[in-house]
Amino acid sequence: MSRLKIMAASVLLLSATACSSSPPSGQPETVSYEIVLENTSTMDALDTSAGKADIVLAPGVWAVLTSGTLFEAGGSASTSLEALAEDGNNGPFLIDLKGQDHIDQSEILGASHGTSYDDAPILPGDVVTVRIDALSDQRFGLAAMFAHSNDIMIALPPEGIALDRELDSTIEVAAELAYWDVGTEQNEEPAVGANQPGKQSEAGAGDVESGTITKLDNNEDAAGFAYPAIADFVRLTLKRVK
Ligand SMILES: [Ca+2]
Ligand SMILES: [Ca+2]
Repeated sequence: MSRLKIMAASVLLLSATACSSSPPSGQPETVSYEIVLENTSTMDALDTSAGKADIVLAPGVWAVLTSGTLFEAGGSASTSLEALAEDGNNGPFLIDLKGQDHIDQSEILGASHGTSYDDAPILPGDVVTVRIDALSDQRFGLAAMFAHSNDIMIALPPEGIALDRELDSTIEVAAELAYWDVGTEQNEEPAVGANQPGKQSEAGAGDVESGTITKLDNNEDAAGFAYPAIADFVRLTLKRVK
């Protein structure tokens, strides 16, 4: 049984016995959030050596964590995280998360049909939303491929962000997103490389890289390619609604 269900059952029991739905002091509350991710870029916002290109994201995978992390900084990427970061194919990673005890719940953010970049890229101006129900001591994690790359994703910190905000508060957390190179495919110039989604011959095409999951410094990868500042093209807000 999930912690949320256990909590819900506990609240019901308290209601029946003490006519109160408030959790005992010090216990986590049930909380609900509306989460909105917007690609705020305009068309042709990316300057490359081959001309201008749109900034596009793949749908993301979000998760509510009871502990631990969504991915392991410094570790080797699983084949499912590789698929998320190389091809915007989120299905395998979602299946992996659903089998992990420290992940209370997880789903796709940004695809009303299917789960992948090919199904539903998040284009300039697109807005995607999800509502989550969680506990106030849990954390929220998110990862999505930066689609004009070989194996770069944008993600919240691996341990997620806190969900113990004030009721009705809205927080903007784009500044907490960072680029991560998951270390499975050698990087080419963003939006120019032939082995990136939309251009590659098949999923997974590209030169193998035996690296680790590494956060980019100053929006620049180890090969020297620069990426646009995330807060310049993403708005990510969490509003606590319950
Ligand atoms: Ca790479
Ligand atoms: Ca590739």
